[in-house]
Amino acid sequence: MPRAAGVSRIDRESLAPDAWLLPEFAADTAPLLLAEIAAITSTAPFRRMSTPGGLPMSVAMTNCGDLGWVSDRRGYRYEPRDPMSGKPWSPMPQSFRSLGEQAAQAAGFAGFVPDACLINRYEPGARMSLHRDQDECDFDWPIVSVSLGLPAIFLLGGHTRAQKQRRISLCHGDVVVWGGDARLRYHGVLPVQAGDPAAAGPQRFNLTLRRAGT
Ligand code: MD3
Ligand code: FE
Repeated sequence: MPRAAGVSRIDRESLAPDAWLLPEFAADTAPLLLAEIAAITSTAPFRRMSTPGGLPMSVAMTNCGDLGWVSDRRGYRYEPRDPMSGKPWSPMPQSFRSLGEQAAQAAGFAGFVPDACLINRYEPGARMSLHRDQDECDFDWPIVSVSLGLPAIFLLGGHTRAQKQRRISLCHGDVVVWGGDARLRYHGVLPVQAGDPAAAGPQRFNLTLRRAGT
C-alpha cells in the first residue's frame, strides 16, 4: 500500500554490521525498473539455469550490464555474453545504475559503480538455498539488492553455513545493501508464496547490483 504523503518512516535499519535495509527505497522507481526488466527480457529471456550438479534452479534468471552471472555444468562464473544467444548482455539501464549508487551511498559505501546486474524471478514455490556470493573479483564492493513484486522471507545467516539464520521479510520496493563484514554472509530465500499481483504480477523479482569485474 502506498504511504500517505508526509507520513515519515525509518529510512535505514541495520540488519547486521555493514548490512542495511532501506525500506521502500525503490518504491517510486519500481514501475520504471519493471519496464526495464521487460525490455531486457525481450532479448535475454528468463531461464532456469542448472547447478554444477545438473539440477535446474527454481529461480529463473537473466542479466544486464558488462558482465552476467551464469551457472551450468562447468560451474558458477561471470560472462560478458549471454550463453543462450552468444550476444553481449544489454547495457545496464541508467535507472539501475543510479539506484545502486544512491542506495550504496545511503548505506555509507560511497563510490560504488555496479557493472553487473543479476535479475532473479521467483514464481510461487521458487526458493534460493543458502549460499554466499563469492564469484566477484573484489569483495570490498557492496552488493545492492532490490525486491519487487510479491514479498519474500529472506534468510540472513552468518559467516559459516552452520550458524543460525535470521528471517527478514522483504517487500516491494525494499533495498538492502550488503558490504564490509556482511559481504560474505550466507543467505537464502524461503519458497515465495502466491499473493497480491498488484505490484508486479504473480511473481517476485530481485535485482542484485554488483561490481563483478575489476
Ligand atoms: C547477503 N538473491 O542473487 S538478495 C543472489 O532475493 C541472491 O533473490 C536473493 O542471493 C534474492 O545471489 C537475495 C539479497 C542478498 C544479495 C547478496 C548478498 C543478500 C546478500 C551478499 C552478501 C550477503
Ligand atoms: Fe546471493
